[in-house]
Amino acid sequence: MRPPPSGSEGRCGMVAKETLEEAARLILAQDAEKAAELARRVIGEGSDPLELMNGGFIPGINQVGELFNRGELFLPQLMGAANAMKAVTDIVNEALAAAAQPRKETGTIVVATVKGDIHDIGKCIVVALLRANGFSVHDLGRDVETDKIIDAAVKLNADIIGTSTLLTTTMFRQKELEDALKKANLRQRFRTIVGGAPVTPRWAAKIGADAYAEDAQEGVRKTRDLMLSKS
Ligand code: B1M
Repeated sequence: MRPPPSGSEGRCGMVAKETLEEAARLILAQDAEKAAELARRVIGEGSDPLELMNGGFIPGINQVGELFNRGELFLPQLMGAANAMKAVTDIVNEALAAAAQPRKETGTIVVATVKGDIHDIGKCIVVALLRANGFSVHDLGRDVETDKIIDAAVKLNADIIGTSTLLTTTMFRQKELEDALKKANLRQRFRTIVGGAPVTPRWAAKIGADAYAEDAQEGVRKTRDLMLSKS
């Protein structure tokens, strides 16, 4: 079992199985309005926003991805479901910010979705949870050039660079970042963390990244570990 998510500690209401199923169904139905309504209601009742996200909305969007992959859904439906997902992610992220821990983590992190990739729902959840845990996060957005990521990290004197990629065709950008850091003699200055659906611990090790995180909660834990390894 996963440990309780940091950033939402203090919330103890469990989300009912039927509610989680309804959340997934609303993403599949591309119903942004009803999905947002459900998110507001469940969070308003004091339930854990991350449980709702991880147990309901994310399985919903994953099902959409599978149907799209099998040719049973097309791009307009994928976009409709993404739109619903974006709406609930904004609500969940807002709730995470409101439940932010008073404890301040030290550490400045630059985060981006790599060049060529416009997927940013997961990256935005990671950013929100890091912020909720007190990290100083500079979100450069999506489709970001490797050079721009490095420039920002240098300018902001960041401790960690985090990248997200959802496409197998853009994963190489995470290696490009490692190589560019080495070439510029900057590799020792930053810790790196990688994530995104096709990314694995094996990929992280292969390209020489310092850490891999499967989800936002693990992202926070690994970021903490990376900060400790710096001091
Ligand atoms: Co697209 N898409 N998409 N898509 N999309 C995938 C990724 C795909 C797997 C669907 C499929 O075919 N099954 C497939 C990629 C196949 C591949 O690469 N082999 C795909 C494709 C093909 C495409 C297009 C090419 C479709 C087309 O145009 N023909 C196109 C590409 C555009 C581009 O980027 N250049 C495209 C477009 C889109 C939309 C715009 C419609 C939309 C994105 C909207 C947006 O993000 N603003 C979209 C969506 C929604 C998806 C799926 C269905 C869902 C992604 C998502 O939001 N997941 C996706 C299928 C899937 O992944 N199952 C799919 C929920 C999110 C919470 O999870 O992002 O994994 P995730 O983030 C997690 C973890 O991975 C981790 O923590 C997060 C929270 O738990 N994590 C990190 C992520 N980043 C991290 C960073 C960290 C640490 C952890 O540290 C820094």
